[in-house]
Amino acid sequence: MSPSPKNPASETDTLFASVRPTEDFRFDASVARVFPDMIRRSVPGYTTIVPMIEVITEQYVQPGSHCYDLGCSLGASTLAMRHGIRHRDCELIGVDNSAAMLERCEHYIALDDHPLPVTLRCEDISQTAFENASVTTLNFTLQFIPLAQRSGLLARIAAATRPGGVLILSEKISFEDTSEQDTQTHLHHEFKRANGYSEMEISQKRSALEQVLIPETLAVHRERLLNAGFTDVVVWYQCFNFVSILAIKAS
Ligand code: GEK
Repeated sequence: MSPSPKNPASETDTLFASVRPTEDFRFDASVARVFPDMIRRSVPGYTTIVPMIEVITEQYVQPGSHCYDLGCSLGASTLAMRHGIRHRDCELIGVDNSAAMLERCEHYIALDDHPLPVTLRCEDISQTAFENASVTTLNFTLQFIPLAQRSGLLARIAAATRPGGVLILSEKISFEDTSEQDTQTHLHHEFKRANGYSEMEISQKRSALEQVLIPETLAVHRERLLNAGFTDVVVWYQCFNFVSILAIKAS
C-alpha cells in the first residue's frame, strides 16, 4: 500500500535483514518508513516511556510556557506531550533535522484529534533557540549529538527552563564495569532476538550505529545535567542499558 496523506503506512523493519555494505546509520526515508516498528522492537522500554511522557508533562507543564520535543522523529513523544498539556496558551514545538521523518510526523500530528497546535521545525537541535520552557523532551536523541556539543545544548535548555520546569532525557547508556556492560548488552540483544531480529540484523545494525550513537554512563549524564543548571536528577525508568531521567530545575 502506498502511503496516503491521511494514513502514512508504516512497514516492518527488514532494513538489515540481507547483507549490505557497512555504512553509518542515517535517518533517511527508508528508516522513516519502518521507524515505529524499528524503535519498538529495538529499544527496551520505549512503549512504556512514551505514555509516561504524557504523565510527566501533565505534572510539570506551566501555563503560557513552551514545550519542546527535540529529535521528535514521527512525533510519538510530541503527541504524548500534547495530550499532557492542559493549558491552551502553551506552545508545543517538535524539532528534527530529518526531512523524511518530519514529513511523516506532520501526517501523524494531523491525524491526532487534539486542539493544541504543534509547530514542527526541520533543524539541527544544536541551532534551536529555546525560551520560556517548562517541559523539554530528548527521547533517545542526545545519544546522536556529537559529544563536544552535548554540554552546550543542555546548558541552553536549562537556561531557558522556568523554575519548576523539567527535561525528560532518555538514553542508551554504557557502564564502567565491563561485566555489567557485557550482561546488559547481552540482555539487550536477547530482547531484539525475542522481537524477531536475526543475528545478522543485530550485528549489521550494531556496526552501522557504532560511530553514530555514542552512549555514556549514568554518572556522566548526571554530572553534566547538574553542571548545566538542573538541580535534581532522577532516574525514573531503566530497562537493561536504556534509561529515562528527569532533570528538574528547582522552583
Ligand atoms: C520518539 N524522540 O519517538 N538535530 C535534530 N534532530 C536530530 C539530530 C540533530 N542534530 N540528530 C538526530 N536527530 C523520538 C525518537 S530517534 C531515536 C528519537 C532512535 C533525530 C533523528 O533524525 C531521529 O529522528 C531522532 O533524532 C532520534 O520518541 O532512533 O533511536
